[in-house]
Formats: sequence, structure tokens, C-alpha cells
Amino acid sequence: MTQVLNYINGQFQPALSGATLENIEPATGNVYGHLPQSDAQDIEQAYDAAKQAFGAWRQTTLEQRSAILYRIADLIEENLEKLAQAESCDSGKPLSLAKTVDIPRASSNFRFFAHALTQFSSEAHESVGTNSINFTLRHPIGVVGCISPWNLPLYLFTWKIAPALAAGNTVVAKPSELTPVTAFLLAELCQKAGLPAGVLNIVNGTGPSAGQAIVDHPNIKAISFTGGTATGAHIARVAAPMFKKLSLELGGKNPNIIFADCAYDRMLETTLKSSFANQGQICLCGSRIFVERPLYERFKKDFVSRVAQLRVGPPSEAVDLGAVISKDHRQKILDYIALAQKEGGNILTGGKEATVEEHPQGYYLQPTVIEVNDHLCRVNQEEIFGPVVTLMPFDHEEEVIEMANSVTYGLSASLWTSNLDRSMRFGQQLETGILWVNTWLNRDLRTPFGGVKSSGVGREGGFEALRFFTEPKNICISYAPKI
Ligand code: TXE
Repeated sequence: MTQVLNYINGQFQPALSGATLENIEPATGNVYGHLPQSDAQDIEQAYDAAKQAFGAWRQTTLEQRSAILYRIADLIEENLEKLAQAESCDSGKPLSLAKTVDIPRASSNFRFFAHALTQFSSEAHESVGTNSINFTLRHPIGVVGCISPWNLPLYLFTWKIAPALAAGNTVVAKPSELTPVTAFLLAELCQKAGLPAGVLNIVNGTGPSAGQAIVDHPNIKAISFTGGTATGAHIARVAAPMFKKLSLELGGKNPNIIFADCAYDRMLETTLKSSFANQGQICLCGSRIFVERPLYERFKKDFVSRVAQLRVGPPSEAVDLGAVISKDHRQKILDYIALAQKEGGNILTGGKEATVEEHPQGYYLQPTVIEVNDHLCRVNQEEIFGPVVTLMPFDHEEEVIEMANSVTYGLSASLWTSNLDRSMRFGQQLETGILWVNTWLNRDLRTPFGGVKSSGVGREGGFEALRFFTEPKNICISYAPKI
């Protein structure tokens, strides 16, 4: 049994009320631990600790702060095996994915911001002809809130916490109640790395209880959130009247647009990943595949045959897909597959629960490809967030741009073509925060990351994140031109 505790003011403790939640292993469907079900009183305690720690933390020299963040990055790397096991067990993702993507990226997040904070600067504006100069200070905001989801637990948790700490803030953070273990293990590593007590506080519990208390707190002045669009809209409604800074990283329904002139083999390999990595539970997955008609039948045949060969099974083994996050989530995905059939979609492969002999109660699903005939049908418009993609042909650029832009989301898009002019045209016209041409999930941590429309507001990554976690203050000095 894995017992998760809150980490407040450098201490590990249960929820003040004593309430707990069960932690379920998606691969087996078994309860394998408990976590605190915290509420507003725990958040208040975490806030007090963070407020207390802020004065000293904001004054640490950049070198000291950077050194601590580097140490955390090193410790994550040293504990890769243990963290990857925990992540895979908690979320159902293949252990190989946790080892090669999730945990290395968590370490990179700290390493990146350990360095970035030493390179961050602000602007000066000389107001020529007026004998005055302006310069901008960028101060940490104070106590900030970070709320993260279950799909890439430690990866996304650290993607928020690292820049928040780097900028000199202290943090009250909440991991998803479905995947709390790696954040708990991270707390131990932060302690080992010498992060002072109260600088990072990790409080567990459900969204409506612990999460809501962070958003409601009048003195937590910035919230960085990644999760569902409906939750993001709710958080925005609560936070706006308190004028909190908000970074909202929400859902996606990303198009994967394939032209006949693409590098076919590379496209096919990458499209398998962009469709089904992490059981399709990545906000950047390309869940709507549009293929230029001359290539359509060839792609359909090859893709479906490759998808049918993907191995679904226990995450600890050499599998392509593990379990989805929960029973409810699996049911939601199955409901969408049923809806697709009602809407006239044709299931080309998959479409059912996958049977895994070792774990009959685990939450497994077959990777599923659905051919649709209307880009406006609900399965093509709504975020499913599972191992399900749709397939549709197109004839013209204008037509596929219109189809790609027809959803309320706008997080990312992939385009496969060898035509540079076309890449530029799509770059201009696609309504998306990120466009990958002839690649997918190719990340440089310096670049702005985020979406448009219902995919959120604000950008994470690089100096964008350090700007989000700081408050600019302009100072204007007027000087006498002569003695
Ligand atoms: O996310 P929630 P859920 C999408 C995906 C999925 C859907 C719902 O489509 O099916 O969202 O997933 C916390 N105040 N994505 O229900 O509820 C919650 O505890 C403050 C896309 O799991 O948004 C968790 O820590 N916090 C996404 C976090 O918000 C609240 C990744 C996300 O949970 C809260 C995950 C509240 N009122 C789901 N309610 C992506 N963009 O990658 C919940 N939370």
C-alpha cells in the first residue's frame, strides 16, 4: 500500500480532517493506497507556510536558487527507476514511456528553469528627449497556486512548479487526486535538495475540495492550471473577480493533416505515436486525421493494419498501450465509440475493451480508428482523450483548413507535406497555438506552449513562464540635464 501524505512547511502530514481517498491502480483496478482528502483548512495552512517562506526565498541569490533547482533535477534523474515505476503504477501508462518521457522530462523541467532564471532579464526604455528613463522590475508574485492533471503527472506538475520557484515565488500545489504518488516522492527529493521548508507545499485531494480552496483563496494571486476545459472555465469564473493571474492549459482536438507529398514512412511511424501515445491521453495527441484523397486508401490500409498490431497489456511489460486512467474514463471513451456508430462512423479497428488476462479488472481499451463522413459530427468535435482517432479524406487545402479550424479547440496541429509554401500558408491560417510540420511532440522548452480558443489562455515555457510568474513594475526616473 502506498500512503501519500501532504507536504506542508517541510512536514509530511495527513489531511487535518483525517479524511482520505482511495488510490486505484488502473492496470489492475485494485485499491493500492490512500491519499489525504484535503480541504480549505489544509490549503490555509499551506498558504500560511508559503507566505512565511516567501520573504527569504525571494531574496535568495540567483546562484543559490539555481543550485537548489539543479539539485532537484539531479535527484529526479538518480531516482528515475523508482519514479517511473510509481508513475506507471499510478496512471496505467507503459513503464517504458514513464522511463523515457515522463520522468526525464520532469528532471529537464527543473534543469531548464534552474538555468533560465540566471538568464532572465527585464527591459529598460530610454525616453529620448525627455531626460527620463524607464526600467522594469520583475518581482515574484508571492504565493502562487499550481494545479495539474493525471495524464502526465510529474511532467506537468514540475512544468508549473519549476518556473514558479525559479521566479522566486512560493507555491501551494495540488496534483491530480488520480495520480498523487510521484508528487509525494518529489517532496522528499526537494527536501533532500535543500529547498527550504514552506517554499513548496503539496496538498492532495479532489478538485472540488482542495483544488477549489486554492482557487478561492483571496491571497493566492496567480493560478497555473492544466486540465479539462470545463474545469478551466469554472476556475476562470471564480478567479476573475479577484483579478488573479491565470494560465489555463486546457483540452485539444488536434488535427493531423497529411498530404500525398509527405515523407510517407516517417509520417506513418509518427502518426501511430501521435494517435496512441499514453493511450491517447495527451492534450497534444492528433485525434482527427485528415488525409489527402490520392493517399487516403493507402494510408487507411497501412495505418489500420499497424494499429491492429499494437500491443495492449500490463504497463510493466513491453506494451504499446497500458490502461486508461479510470473506469469512468474508459466508459466515457466507450460511450463516444457508441456515439460514433450512431453518427454513421465506421469502426475500422478496435472499438472495444481489451482483455488482458493477467488483469481482468484493469481499464484497458483497444486502440480504435473510426472513419467518419462528416467533420462536424460530435466524435470529430469533442475531446475524447483516449485511444481513439477519426479518419477522413480531403481534396483541397482550403477545405482541410476549414475542417481543421471547425472545432472550438486550438491547441496544436500536425502537418505532413514536403511543400514549404504550403507549410507557411498553414502556419498563417490554422487556428492553433502550436503547429508541427513533419514532426510531433518535438519540444524545445524555450518556446511558448499553449492554445487558443477553448484550449486555454496564456503560454507556458521559457521566459513566457517566468513572465507569468512575475509582476512587472515600471520605474520612471526623470533627471536634471545640467548641474
Ligand atoms: O480533469 P479536471 P478530469 C480533459 C480530458 C478529460 C477531461 C476531464 O478531456 O476527459 O479533461 O478530466 C483539479 N477547482 N483533460 O476530470 O477535473 C483536479 O483535481 C480547482 C485534458 O480529470 O479538469 C485535477 O488536479 N481544481 C487535460 C485538475 O484540476 C480543480 C488533462 C484537472 O482535473 C477543480 C486532463 C476545481 N473546481 C484532462 N476541479 C490536458 N489539457 O492535458 C478539478 N480540479
